[in-house]
Amino acid sequence: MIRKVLIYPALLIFAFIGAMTIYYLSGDKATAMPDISVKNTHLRLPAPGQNIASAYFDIINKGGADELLSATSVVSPRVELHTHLQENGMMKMRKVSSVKIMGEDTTQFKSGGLHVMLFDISIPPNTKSIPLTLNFARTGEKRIIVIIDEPSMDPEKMNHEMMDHENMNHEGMEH
Ligand SMILES: [Cu+2]
Repeated sequence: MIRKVLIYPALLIFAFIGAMTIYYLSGDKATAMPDISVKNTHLRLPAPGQNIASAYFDIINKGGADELLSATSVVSPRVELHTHLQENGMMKMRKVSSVKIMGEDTTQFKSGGLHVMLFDISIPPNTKSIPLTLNFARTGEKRIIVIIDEPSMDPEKMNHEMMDHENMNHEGMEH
């Protein structure tokens, strides 16, 4: 009887400490400020006859969670956040309203996945990079430089890239 009386309060105290630890850790992660840097930027220029370019980069976040709300650039009147989704066995592009940036994680914008789409892009010939402003919910505006991909000299690869652009055609997208 004495044992039982002692065990129950002890269990309650352990449960309380456990709950407080979980509460503290999760609360800390959610409220810690994001610490964002953007690396490995590159821009795929439009295929001949097109004026849509895709920007790719890694968002490295060493702090708390954030959210990418939009992007803008002086070289394009319309910049959108896009992702690729598998639909009926086909990869299709979709505009997304925002992209969640996890805390202490890297979010990759890459070919076949998330990307920033720049419509009606206008840049002088031989331009090496373009400015892009990323608007985060918590970090605010972050200005980055996106390096333009060197044109591929490999004919097979060029062909492939052109096909890729044809495929992306924004089928099923409502603009
Ligand atoms: Cu796209």
